[in-house]
Amino acid sequence: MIELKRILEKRNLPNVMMDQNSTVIKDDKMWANRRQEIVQLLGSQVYGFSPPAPSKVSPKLVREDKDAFAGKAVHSVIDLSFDTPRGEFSFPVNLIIPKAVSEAPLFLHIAFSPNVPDKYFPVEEIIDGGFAMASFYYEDITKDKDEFESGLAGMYSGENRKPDEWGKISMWAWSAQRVMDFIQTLEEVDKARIAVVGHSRLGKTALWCAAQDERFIMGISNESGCSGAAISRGKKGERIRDIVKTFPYWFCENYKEYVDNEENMPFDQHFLISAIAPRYVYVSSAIGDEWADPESEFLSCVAASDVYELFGVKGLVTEDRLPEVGTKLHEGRIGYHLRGGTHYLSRYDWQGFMEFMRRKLY
Ligand code: GTR
Repeated sequence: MIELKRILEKRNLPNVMMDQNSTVIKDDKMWANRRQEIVQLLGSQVYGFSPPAPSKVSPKLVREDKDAFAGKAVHSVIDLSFDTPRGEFSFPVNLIIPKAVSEAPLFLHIAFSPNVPDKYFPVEEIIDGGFAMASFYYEDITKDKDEFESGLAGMYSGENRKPDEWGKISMWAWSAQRVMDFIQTLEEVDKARIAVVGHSRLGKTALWCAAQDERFIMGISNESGCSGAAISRGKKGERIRDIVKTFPYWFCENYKEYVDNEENMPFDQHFLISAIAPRYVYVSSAIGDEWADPESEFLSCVAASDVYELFGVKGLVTEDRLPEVGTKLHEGRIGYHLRGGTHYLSRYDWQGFMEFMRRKLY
């Protein structure tokens, strides 16, 4: 990996394999502590800390179609509710269980739309692929706006957030964990094969969710770019300065310290991917998505791969060069593809996720 190491060196990244006391991480046991440290760091500096899980999540069946999608699946809508400091909160979840598979692996899709199916969510193709699905609409949790009163945001501290308290990415990620609480009770689903998937801002969310919660065997980020999969140091397109100007509420207040100050971050985004190791990660990029910066997304996967070696497995398996359009890397525990076209969660992307899941976990 001489060429890729040379390219990475220019980014001057902090070493994910060295902890805050400058101790080099040498084995999987040391990594368990380092992983905790990384989750704390990203919580306090980037996304903000979430409250503890509620003691109980209660499902209520709203409707059910036993012969959905040409009779191939059972589609139900379930309201999940739980207690918060300001009373009960609930949100709807779609659950799609294929009839042809018992104990199916499942994609938990953090969705941009309440519609099922949707342009970003080709449900029938995913059923045919042999997967179950759960999805929830992110704005059923809290508005994608710069305010902290709507939905879940208002149920906790509202507008009076501390500098390290959760931003909205953390709220959406935490809600995916509540769906995971519910999934744990389902017999039809294989709890050992649950992946969380999201596109763009919700790809950032999916990675942060999987980084925190080891019940997810895989985190899948489609074109998550800045503050998601992409390395921030030397990044093209969107920078921290841009994202905290337009979307300050996605993050905790502390993140603003790193505007035009990336070199002083005690982390970079390969830490986020590393926190999922040795579990599986999938990063998909589109060549026309310059705002996200495909090269910085790819390099993040390369930089996170060292951690996998501690476990005797491979992270990203790649030739020693930057990828071209059409590259699909499914060999190691970090899957990657680079497609043509622009910012979108396409059929091609879903096919990549399914192929990787099938190859690794079927
Ligand atoms: C953009 C934002 C990106 C990305 C995208 C999306 O406007 O700058 O970071 O998250 O939105 O979510 O579609």
